[in-house]
Amino acid sequence: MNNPTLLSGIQPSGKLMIGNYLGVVKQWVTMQDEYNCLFPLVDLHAITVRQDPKLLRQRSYEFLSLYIACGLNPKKSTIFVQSHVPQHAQFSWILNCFTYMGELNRMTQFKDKSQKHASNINAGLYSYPVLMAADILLYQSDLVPVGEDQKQHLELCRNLAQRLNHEYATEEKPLLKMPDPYIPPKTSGGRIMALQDPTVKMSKSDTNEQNVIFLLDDPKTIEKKIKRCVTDSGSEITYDEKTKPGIANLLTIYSLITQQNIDEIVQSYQGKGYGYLKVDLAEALIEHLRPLQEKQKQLISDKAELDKILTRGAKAAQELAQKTLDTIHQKIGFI
Ligand code: ATP
Ligand code: LTN
Repeated sequence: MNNPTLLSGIQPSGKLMIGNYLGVVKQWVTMQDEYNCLFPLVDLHAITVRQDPKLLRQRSYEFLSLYIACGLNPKKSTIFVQSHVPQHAQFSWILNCFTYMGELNRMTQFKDKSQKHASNINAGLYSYPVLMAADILLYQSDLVPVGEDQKQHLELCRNLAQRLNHEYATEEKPLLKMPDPYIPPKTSGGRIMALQDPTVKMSKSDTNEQNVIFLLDDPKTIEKKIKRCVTDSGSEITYDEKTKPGIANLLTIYSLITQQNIDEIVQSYQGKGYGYLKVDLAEALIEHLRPLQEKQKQLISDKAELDKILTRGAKAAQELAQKTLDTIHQKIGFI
């Protein structure tokens, strides 16, 4: 039980897609044995953008079943729903009182999402990164694997930990652990790009589904999406993010799925056009996802078992979270 703690969350704000999978979920699976892992489904974060209640409920189960199908083991790792653990919202309020508006004004995700949801720029969207810091700090997390887009949020989280520690921690009684981000390099999945526009990241809530391969896409859909995806001028297959971002993205995905290195792949396509790479990539994706999809289908049919996993997860998470919250309350002066 002396393993370090790892925490990472995904919002059930859409269907799980290969950016989430290659960027984080696959990393989690390999880290399960060395860390005490916590994987919240961050539904409180998801509602910073309006969600259809029925879909949100359905997706939360879909996420859980996919997590397990991808290889997360609920006996080893604590998988839970964020809203089942009220300590997240409680701690988030406290952290809000230690966060400066200037800090939140700088957050690029807030700026992006405000543009996308101009008619609903709510206070939750603004303080989203504070809730994320609460998720992480409540469990005294050592490591937080995330995609590159979350780097800025992790920096804020570390600043908040330092601010509270500076104010309240003593040598005999440390308060909050300083978490380290783990961001895979781009060629290891840290930033999978949108299929129709390789200059922006793939995102599960993208309104254009042609940009995204979802883990539960059927073979025909995968084939079509890959076939139609935007490539670059020229016809030679080389890895160059600047001049050939579309091909670079396809090569990255292919390399991660087949576990071949990018140079080898490039070598094997010498003299062949983009079409060949697309056909092979589509096939590799379909075959990679097939067993995962079959497993997910079985798991989702047993809601009672999924509920049991979530109940166990919430209980374990609450116990840990309350310990940190008790200390914080005491330090702040709550009676
Ligand atoms: P939304 O579209 O609803 O904002 P999202 O698809 O961007 O969602 P999140 O739930 O915000 O996904 O992110 C979950 C995790 O997946 C985060 O660690 C994030 O960094 C990572 N992630 C998201 N998109 C990508 C991507 N394109 N490439 C690599 N990692 C990603
Ligand atoms: N903000 C993250 C999701 C998230 C998260 C977390 C990630 C919420 N809480 C805690 C790591 C740790 C995102 O990807 N949009």
